[in-house]
Amino acid sequence: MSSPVQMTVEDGIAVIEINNPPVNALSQAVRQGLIEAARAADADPDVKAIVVYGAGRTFIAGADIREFGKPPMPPGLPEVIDEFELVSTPTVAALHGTALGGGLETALGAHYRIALASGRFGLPEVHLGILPGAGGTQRLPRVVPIAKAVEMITGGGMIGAKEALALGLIDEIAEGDDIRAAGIAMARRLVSEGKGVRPLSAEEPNRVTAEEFETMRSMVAKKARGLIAPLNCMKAIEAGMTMPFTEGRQRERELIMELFASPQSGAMIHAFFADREVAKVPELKTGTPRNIAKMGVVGGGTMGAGIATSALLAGLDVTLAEREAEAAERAAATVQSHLAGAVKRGKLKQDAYDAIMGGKFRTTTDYNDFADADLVIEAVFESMEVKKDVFGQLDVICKPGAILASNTSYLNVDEIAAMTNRPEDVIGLHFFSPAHVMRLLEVVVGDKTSDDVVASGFALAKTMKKIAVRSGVCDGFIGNRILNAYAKAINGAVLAGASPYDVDRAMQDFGLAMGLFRVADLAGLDIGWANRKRKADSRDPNEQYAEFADRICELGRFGRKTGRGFYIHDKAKGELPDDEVLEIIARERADKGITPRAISDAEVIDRYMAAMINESAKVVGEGIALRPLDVDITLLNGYGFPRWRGGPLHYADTVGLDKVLNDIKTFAKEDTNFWQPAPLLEQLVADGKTFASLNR
Ligand code: 3H9
Repeated sequence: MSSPVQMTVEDGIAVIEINNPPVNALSQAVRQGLIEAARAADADPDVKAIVVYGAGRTFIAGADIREFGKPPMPPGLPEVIDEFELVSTPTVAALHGTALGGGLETALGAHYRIALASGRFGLPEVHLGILPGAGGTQRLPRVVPIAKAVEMITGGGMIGAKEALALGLIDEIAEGDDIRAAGIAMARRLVSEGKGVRPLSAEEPNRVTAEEFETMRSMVAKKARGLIAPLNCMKAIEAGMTMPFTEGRQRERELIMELFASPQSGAMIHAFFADREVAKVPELKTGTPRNIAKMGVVGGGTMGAGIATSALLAGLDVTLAEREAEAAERAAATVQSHLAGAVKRGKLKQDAYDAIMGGKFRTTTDYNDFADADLVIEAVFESMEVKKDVFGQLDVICKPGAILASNTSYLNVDEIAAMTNRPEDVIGLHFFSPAHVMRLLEVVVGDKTSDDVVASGFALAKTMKKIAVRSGVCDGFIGNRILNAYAKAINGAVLAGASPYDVDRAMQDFGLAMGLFRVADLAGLDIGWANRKRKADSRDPNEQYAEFADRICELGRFGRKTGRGFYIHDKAKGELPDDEVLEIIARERADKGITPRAISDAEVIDRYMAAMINESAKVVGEGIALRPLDVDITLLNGYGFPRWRGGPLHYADTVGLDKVLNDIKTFAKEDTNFWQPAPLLEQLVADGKTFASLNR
């Protein structure tokens, strides 16, 4: 097999090309090829300088993540870069695309760096639960100030070529777009100017005082919320400032090995691949996406305006309909303010904004304006009657081949589709609020939805930079169905003795940005209340129904927007526990004959996770979600589940499915009706298998 690394000598310049599509990851073969090429170039007396660059769309995007967790295959990347840095002729890294992780570390092992203006650079290892372990924590602080190194290493973000040049991370921005030629030209210049080698390992690191570093560390610790990688990054950077290079590198090695040994990196690596696997659905093989350039949005509330914004940001032409002119104007103002915010944050160019306002976006009160739309999405009030009426009208107005989508979060998409003469063109596109911010999109596939329409849903998600998850039809689809289950379990914990504030603390300590009751207050308690009222008639009479949320709503307290909900929302003091809420709960316990007991944080989490995993297993077992990873991605991207725990079903595998099943059986002693083990979970336990085994 030929090596993915080739070296040619052109007039005294050794040109090393790395060609390992799609992103030139540093596989064993690349590492081996790189070190052999560097040795050969170094041994050749005709070679006066060396250039390394990547073939295809990018320089190196990092270590080969697929090799993680497998036995190490020498040569190791840190050793390769160390040796590459010590060759006797000047080396140039010629960068285009994204130089990330081990890719940027390789570039830092070169003596000079040149990049295309479009190049981007970063050390994203922290997003995989690890740290830059091939010298990145030692060499980067020898180029950029410590505060910038801390930001890049613990934040994992990318910077562009202009900033990299200003920081001295690259020496030059190349003209044009031929990075190979630009690298060679720079090498020739270095030779003619008599420039020598410039290994970063020989330079003094930038430093800050111990006090300044502690301030940075405490800020990083605050943001880390349970993730240990940023803290180890800080230890490695500190070692770089206080130890000689070789010792710092050794310390970096120990710290990355600690992270590899923790379940957090396994969880985040699972999430990295699951984010990409989730887009691989059967309909993409058989269906052809339809062209979607013009979009119609019915309803200009929070959801409709958010969807319209998101579509406009993706370059679509959008018509938004409201019933009354005044409501349409309000929606237009909301969209405009979202877009103005995007311009301010640099997410939308001023000329693109002007084009949108100059005609790419319009509002209307007449559905006839949807006649030439390629896709119309409805985001009206969550009522089957209202939705059926809208779809009946759209069916008459929209052109043949137009896709009719519903943003419903619970309702039956098949029933909605049945209102039209084209159920094959009907699909659920469930956005999450705020739709122009949240990345998750559930693509809900009805019985009759055609493969082309499913493929179109996924293509639209990609255009809108969303993560699409395929869901079958059921009440609440993947996400809200699972949310309902764990919310019931949490309510059970509250009736048993925990307070909403205990629950939120336990969930936040588990890694969630916000506990369930805080989120409810933020989203508005009225939405869930309306939904519970809708389902009241069909509720199982044996269900242990917790009423305290209804009691709070009956007082007109809908959370943050009304100043009171589970918490008192005080402008000056923030969120405060509410004794009246505790009284409402105490009254309900007394009415139900429950004697409250102390519930530990661990029990809160066991109940929360057992309910979430059990319902997730039902969702997978029934084929609503294609694979366990689809559930993980839904909870990670739409419900704030901590990424470093990998999603509920990855987490279930790490704690052991037999433990989860045992927990469910224990809780079932209190409420057999709710705690019914999922057949798939029982089957996996009986077979000694994991959820991961179903992802393949
Ligand atoms: C590291 O470097 C550790 C070192 O510090 C220390 C070591 C001791 N490896 O995202 P895309 C695959 S850690 C293997 O769809 P895009 C990806 O799975 C690494 N595979 O494309 C997908 O496969 P498939 C630090 C990788 O254009 C295909 O490539 N680096 C890797 O939207 C296309 O990917 C990172 O964390 C990899 N490193 O985005 C960077 N990267 O087609 C991770 C990608 O089978 N990568 N694949 O689904 C990225 O952020 C994006 O892939 C990138 C391109 C921005 C490069």
